[in-house]
Amino acid sequence: MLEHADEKRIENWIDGMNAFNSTPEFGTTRILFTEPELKNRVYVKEEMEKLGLQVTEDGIGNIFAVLKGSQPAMAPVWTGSHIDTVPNAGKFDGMAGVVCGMEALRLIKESGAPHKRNLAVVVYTSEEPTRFGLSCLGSRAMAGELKLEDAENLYDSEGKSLTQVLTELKYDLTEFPALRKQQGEVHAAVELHVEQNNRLEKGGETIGIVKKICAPSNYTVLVTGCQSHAGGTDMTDRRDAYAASCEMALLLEKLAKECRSEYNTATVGQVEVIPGAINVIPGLVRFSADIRDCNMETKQELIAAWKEGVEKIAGKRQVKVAITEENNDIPLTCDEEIVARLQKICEEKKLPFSFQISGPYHDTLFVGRFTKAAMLFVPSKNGISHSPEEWTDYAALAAGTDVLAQVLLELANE
Ligand code: HGY
Ligand code: MN
Ligand code: MN
Repeated sequence: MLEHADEKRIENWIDGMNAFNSTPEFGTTRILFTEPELKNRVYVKEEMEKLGLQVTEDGIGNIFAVLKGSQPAMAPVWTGSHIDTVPNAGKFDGMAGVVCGMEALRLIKESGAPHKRNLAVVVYTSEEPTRFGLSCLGSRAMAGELKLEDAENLYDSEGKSLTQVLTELKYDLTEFPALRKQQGEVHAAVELHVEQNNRLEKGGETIGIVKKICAPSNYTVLVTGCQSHAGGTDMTDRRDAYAASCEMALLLEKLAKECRSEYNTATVGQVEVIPGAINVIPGLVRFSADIRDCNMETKQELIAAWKEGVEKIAGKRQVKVAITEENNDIPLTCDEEIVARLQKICEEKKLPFSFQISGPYHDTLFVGRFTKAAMLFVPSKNGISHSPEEWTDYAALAAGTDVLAQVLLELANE
């Protein structure tokens, strides 16, 4: 029988991680391989070693902390999440899954409960797209969807490539091909994450059992019009790149609202207007499109309809448009057997739960390519995330940890 998770320990680890932050005046910012993130890596490895876990790191910085089982040759069971953030984030997105994974392994270790398979808590490198514009770098590489040549062509805002940064940090690029996990190398994976929505809170549930994880398709759209004088150019004589972009963004919003999917979203989060002067008609606009769906077919339908509409808008407004696809990821349906286990555990523990679809993507989206995988959510206060206002009660994190520890122990003995 496993003890109840220690709320104070969870809180101390969350706050311990939060000390490594480049914007303490406004939320939490911890960008891949910047000083705060590198220091957080050192901290989390030390804390994992204090638990008696065996800590290693792979060629892209995924960290593995292993609790040995009685039959270590069997494929292991994983949990874990990420420690990097979006700019001015909260302190739970990602960190909750790493910390609760550590606490779950501590509970199992201290209970002396036998388990055949090794258990590992994983810190996946760069789940957020903040530095290199592509999400889930560590888990994507494990899934074989980020090759060395892809990493060579990922650049940050200073023009540094991912491989340059890895080399500077003494990672061995020859290990890149070995990052890939084959089917069967991992037995199962379960990630705990804050919900980043208000459904659990509104429903009064403590646990969300994730049935599907939406996958993102990300595009960079370049609209080229005619830069000209804001006062001297007649309204009927303009090729305004920004006005055209707005029409394209509003079309995306309309199509997303009309989409027949069970759960989909579309967001324009970044817009660059050139030259960006108050009395100049923009000649160039670059904007991002983040399109998500839990179903690949309806996502592709939406993308095709949007691209067609964008071309029509460009023609009508006599601007040029170029759409570059950054990634077009496949959604994941979580493993039904693990979902059933999670439901049974919640029922046994009399924890109110509901089934959820995850609008946010997670590393589990890619881990699920090479092993059976599932996720559990704990409530986000007011559904807020990617914001300094992000909050989850430690009691909820402890309850989530209890469920996580139990399912990991069961999976490690099957
Ligand atoms: O954007 C997201 O879905 C999150 O940051 N993983
Ligand atoms: Mn996030
Ligand atoms: Mn996250």
